[in-house]
Amino acid sequence: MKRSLSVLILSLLCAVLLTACSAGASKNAEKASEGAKVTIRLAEAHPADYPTTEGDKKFAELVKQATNGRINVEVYPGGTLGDENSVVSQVQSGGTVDMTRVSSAALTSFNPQMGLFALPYLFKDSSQEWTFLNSDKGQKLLKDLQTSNMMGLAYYESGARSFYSSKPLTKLSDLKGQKIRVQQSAITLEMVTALGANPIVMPYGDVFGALQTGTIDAAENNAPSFDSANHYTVAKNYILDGHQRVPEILLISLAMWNKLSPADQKIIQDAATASVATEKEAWAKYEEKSNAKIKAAGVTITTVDNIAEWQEAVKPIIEKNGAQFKDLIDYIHTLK
Ligand code: BDP
Repeated sequence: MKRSLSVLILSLLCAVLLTACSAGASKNAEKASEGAKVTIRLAEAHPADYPTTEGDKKFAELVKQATNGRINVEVYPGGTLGDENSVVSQVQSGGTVDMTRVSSAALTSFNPQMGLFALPYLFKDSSQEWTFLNSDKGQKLLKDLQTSNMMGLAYYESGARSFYSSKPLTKLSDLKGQKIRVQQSAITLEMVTALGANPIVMPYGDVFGALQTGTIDAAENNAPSFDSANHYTVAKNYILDGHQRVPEILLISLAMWNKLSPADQKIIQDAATASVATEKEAWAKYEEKSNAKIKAAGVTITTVDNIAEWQEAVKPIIEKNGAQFKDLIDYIHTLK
């Protein structure tokens, strides 16, 4: 009797607690769904199934959940809102694109600090890169984009970039004289020149056609992009020198950011931070799939066993451009 009474009291207590909790939760959700509706247009250069797009979609879903649909993030994959440079200009000027997932390389002409990631062979591996990206110094780079009217919300994984060509490419000296498409980044242009090749700046979306027609011989990217943009069907030689690890950035215009209440800003920031895990997980799977696909398609894949030779060739570029990032580089070298 005594036992069943205490069970009853306990269950009653639980029920009261649960109701109080869920009332609190629904009150918060109610609060988050109050106010004007906001639509945020997010531009993505990659296709719908690409890892970064998976991250964008997770971000949109989390924002929707937290605001009961009051803030609606529309994700536009496949570069339908324009190439990266024009999209970033839109975001920066507070135009019709409010957000984008973009390569940090595309931000260097707007914010020189982003040039850090263009420095060749800066990070040892992904783990050292992420220790830096998650550090106060790495996060500060994101927030400092505000000086260029943009606000970095999170970094996404983008692996390492390596060269691929329609011409033979199994050693450093093969790069000599090759016309190589690069992203709009002064340091990358200098790096490619130092490696003996001729850099050509061109939007990502034009690379496939340019490889086909021979306007360019080569390009460079991570395996997921090499695969998803079909470059591997034309450029059959991939040399894994891993010259850069250029993180992706989830970016919002300062114009949109400043329109949001502090509570909404927190929802947006938290959703962006939480979406990183989804993107990284999708990245690992996609990268594995891409490597297998490239191999099966008969691409000649060369691993580099004398990376010191490549590093030596770009040393003057690091010395010249690295001075402005000295503190950050020294800090990175202390990280495991
Ligand atoms: C890919 C980035 C993409 C860039 C592209 C490029 O994810 O944002 O547009 O490289 O080379 O890795 O331009």
